[in-house]
Amino acid sequence: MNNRGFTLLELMVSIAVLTIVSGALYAASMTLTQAARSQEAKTATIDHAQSGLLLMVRNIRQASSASINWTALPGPVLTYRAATDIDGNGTAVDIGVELELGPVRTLTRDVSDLNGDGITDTQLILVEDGQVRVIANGLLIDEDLNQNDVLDTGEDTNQNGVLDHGLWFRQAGQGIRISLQCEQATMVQGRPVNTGLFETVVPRN
Ligand SMILES: [Ca+2]
Ligand SMILES: [Ca+2]
Ligand SMILES: [Ca+2]
Ligand SMILES: [Ca+2]
Repeated sequence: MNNRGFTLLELMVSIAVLTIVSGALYAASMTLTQAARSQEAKTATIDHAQSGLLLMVRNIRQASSASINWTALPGPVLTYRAATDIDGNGTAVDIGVELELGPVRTLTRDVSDLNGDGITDTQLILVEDGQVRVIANGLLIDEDLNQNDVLDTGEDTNQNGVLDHGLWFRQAGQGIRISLQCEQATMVQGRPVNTGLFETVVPRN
């Protein structure tokens, strides 16, 4: 009696159990894959924003405080001149001990595509003497339509309850508070991954 093998019912039950188990395993592996992808995209976005922020910090540390256009702050554009050794005596001062300054540098969005790569508002560039250097890509769009640094009705495009500038410079004592927000083109669960970083830099005297 015991050697009759599986009945049809037993076989069907086994198949049903197998189907449920493999379905659950598949769902679990999909969740893991999505979590890994999301983590990867987040890390890439943070890395990108961090390297952009670091470039700005290094640059602004070389800025002569007196050359900064403080009246334009708070705002999305920073202009200044960096201390540079113009007469070649090994330091950024001349024989009269005056600070030597290079051309005007501008940190801004590449609104008019100065480097001709087709990327405009979402690109952060450093312009010096006609030379354009890309600092970061994927800048969040500035929600502050009327540029009053206040969240007004209809400006919270991403509906997170705060005013997001993407790129913003404000005075903080002797220094400049930089706010940089980047987002990754990769969509995770239907939304782009974004990150926001802040840093205060004190320019040289
Ligand atoms: Ca010099
Ligand atoms: Ca461009
Ligand atoms: Ca506003
Ligand atoms: Ca917002």
